[in-house]
Amino acid sequence: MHNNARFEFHMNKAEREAGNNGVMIFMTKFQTNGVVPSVCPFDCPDTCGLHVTLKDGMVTSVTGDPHHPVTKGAICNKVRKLPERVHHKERILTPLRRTGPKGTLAFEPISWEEAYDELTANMRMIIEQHGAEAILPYSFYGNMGILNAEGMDRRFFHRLGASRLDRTICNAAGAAGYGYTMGACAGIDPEDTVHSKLILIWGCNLVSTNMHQVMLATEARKRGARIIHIDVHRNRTSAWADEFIHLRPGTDAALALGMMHILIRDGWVDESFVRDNTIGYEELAAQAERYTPSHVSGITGVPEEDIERLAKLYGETSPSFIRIGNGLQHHDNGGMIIRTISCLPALTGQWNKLGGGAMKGNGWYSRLNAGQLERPDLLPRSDVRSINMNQLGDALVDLTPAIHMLFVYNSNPAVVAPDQTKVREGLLRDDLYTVTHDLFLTDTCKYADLVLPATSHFENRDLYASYWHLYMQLGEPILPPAGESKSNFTLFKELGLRMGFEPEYFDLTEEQMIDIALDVRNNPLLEGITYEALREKRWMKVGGGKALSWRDRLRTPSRKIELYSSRMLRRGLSPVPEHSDLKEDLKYPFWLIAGPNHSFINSTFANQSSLQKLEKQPTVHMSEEDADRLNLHEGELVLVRNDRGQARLTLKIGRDVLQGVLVTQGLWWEDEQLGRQSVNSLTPQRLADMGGGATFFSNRVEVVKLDML
Ligand SMILES: Nc1nc2c(c(=O)[nH]1)N[C@H]1C(S)=C(S)[C@@H](COP(=O)(O)OP(=O)(O)OC[C@H]3O[C@@H](n4cnc5c(=O)[nH]c(N)nc54)[C@H](O)[C@@H]3O)O[C@H]1N2
Ligand SMILES: Nc1nc2c(c(=O)[nH]1)N[C@H]1C(S)=C(S)[C@@H](COP(=O)(O)OP(=O)(O)OC[C@H]3O[C@@H](n4cnc5c(=O)[nH]c(N)nc54)[C@H](O)[C@@H]3O)O[C@H]1N2
Ligand code: SF4
Ligand SMILES: [Mo]
Repeated sequence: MHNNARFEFHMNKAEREAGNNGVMIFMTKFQTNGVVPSVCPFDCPDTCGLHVTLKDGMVTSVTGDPHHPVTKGAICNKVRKLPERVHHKERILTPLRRTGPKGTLAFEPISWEEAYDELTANMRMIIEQHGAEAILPYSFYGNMGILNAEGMDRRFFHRLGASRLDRTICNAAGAAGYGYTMGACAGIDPEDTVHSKLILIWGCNLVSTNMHQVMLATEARKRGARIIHIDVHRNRTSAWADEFIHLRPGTDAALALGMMHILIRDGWVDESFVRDNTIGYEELAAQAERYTPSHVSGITGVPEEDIERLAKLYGETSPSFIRIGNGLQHHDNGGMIIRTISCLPALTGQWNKLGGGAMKGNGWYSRLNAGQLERPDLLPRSDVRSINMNQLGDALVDLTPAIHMLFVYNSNPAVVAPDQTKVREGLLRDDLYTVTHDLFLTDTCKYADLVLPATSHFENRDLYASYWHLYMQLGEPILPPAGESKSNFTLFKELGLRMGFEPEYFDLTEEQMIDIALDVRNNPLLEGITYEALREKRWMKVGGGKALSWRDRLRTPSRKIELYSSRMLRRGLSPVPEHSDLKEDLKYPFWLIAGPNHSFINSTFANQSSLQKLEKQPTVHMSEEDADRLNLHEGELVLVRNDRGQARLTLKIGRDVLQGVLVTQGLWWEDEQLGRQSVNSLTPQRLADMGGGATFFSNRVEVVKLDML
């Protein structure tokens, strides 16, 4: 069992000290040597249990906690490099005020007192002149801890009456699409996937982005499972899988419909399951009829015999599991793609089988009491405007009434948001006051008027829920805050009190907020999970570890799996699955898939030299045929461009992409000396078909030799 004694936390000896503004701060003594447990806070499905080795108050190594029931002591190489990140010489240690032109990284250190005075004075002035909706928060999950990602911050901006941010950049289209079929964002428990006999890894770069699913699938393989990877890029995951299906971008709904065509044609459908548990089978069958193997092969580029073989294997093998990735929904038709794939398990009755079914994300299991945590009821009006975070460029440049204050935390929009040229044009506006709260001077900080230092998660107390496994975890602070850094929780609590907001909403401790989040009235699966219990046990499985019937999480209006969806029809979408073409103008010759890489998490870690070295440089992968035609050679620097922008990338030539498709990986920071631009200068702000999702991968470009310019 876990030895909690190693985690000596001296809260009872805590010295209370009155900070400025009368806010009470706990001064905590920290264990300086030995091994202490922690949790990985990054935006990654695995949410690993960690062991942190301390020597003289410094983190010297980070490894996996071998006792964790799912992550079992294995962690990725990125997080092994956390000592370098946490104690990095470039960490921001004091508030900074801009002294030079925007975009130039010219700052002077100031005190928190000055920073708070300047910030609150600006907020009041902007509210008086333009109204609170002129203020826009911009955040995502740089730190997935609940208190630091969706707690005090949300309360603060709600109470302020700021424009709301629609947080759509990651999985909005896919979550909506899966929801139309299955009702809730919940699939099978990944621990059950060891029982699967066929595993389809669909549009997911598992080896890089969900390594513990690789471990579970490898165990399933030992027990006889076959693993098939379906992707536009032959990557690390394809190398590990038993088989690879290479298809054209945005054509997955056609492939899934082609599989359905064959399942129905060849009698692989579990009729009694379909009759008892689904609605709309007839309509779906009529649609699938049109997706003959030859038609589907024409759309997807997958040879007919491979479609036949894949469908037969899926029809014959039980239990089968589909791990649906995030990448394939970053397309114009991404919602419908996920909606379509998530119909497949119903046809062969997989949901009734241990290890059978699908999973896009499992956030539903551990949903917290968001209403009480975030307090949207504090909004002054119900019609406060909402801005889609994928359209930050338009919001900063074109929106009326204009945004005059942008408050960025847990995110690096100058690298991760689409259509960078426009985002940066907006960030350069003189009449925009930008605040960033981060650990490092990111590209976004370059445009900030005020930079605030953030703690690392080792310096915070927080509650962690995975969007893949089913364990809730608690992380306690194991280091004092670096320099004068403050957590998001503390920052927004103190700002709320300085703005004169009600102490009953803001003068709360982290422990109180954790208890509010874990309110079982909102989610009975949290029964028994409390702050105290988590302190004792460190992780607890939702639902008390009891297996849940898949029907319990079937939250569609009909309480059936909706192969036909009236809700979609009402929203102007096709009620049955369909393939539609990507929307980008075809005037440029290539599709560019600009996804994440192995060694960074989005743009996090991209400033760490050890990880940069592993990734070498930003590259673009091209097929041999295209390279020959364009007379381009391996290792050459090329310019990839379209009407939105351009990026210089090093060419990799091979069989890993189809003709007409390019792949680049990694959200590298800009480097003026190297002439490096964010690949998001090429990507569109256009929204996906569902959920206001992003379309990073539905992107046309051309490639030019640099010496031809
Ligand atoms: N190492 C690492 N891990 C990460 C992250 C990271 O940046 N680096 N980011 C984290 C985050 S925020 C997320 S959301 C997840 C994302 O992790 P994943 O779910 O794996 O998503 P992506 O890596 O974006 O894309 C997955 C795959 O989709 C493929 N793809 C693109 N278009 C299509 C298509 O049309 N059809 C098909 N079939 N495949 C397509 C890409 O080639 C890629 O291999 O990973 C998390 N974990
Ligand atoms: N081209 C392209 N663009 C993409 C994607 C893609 O695949 N291709 N993926 C998209 C996806 S899926 C996602 S999820 C987004 C992710 O976009 P972001 O959420 O912006 O992710 P990061 O780039 O990791 O930036 C997180 C920032 O938060 C900071 N941070 C970490 N902890 C804390 C903290 O406790 N407090 C504060 N204040 N800051 C902290 C980190 O230092 C880092 O600078 O990117 C999207 N952008
Ligand atoms: S980034 Fe993912 S795999 Fe790596 S330690 Fe964190 S949760 Fe685990
Ligand atoms: Mo994401």
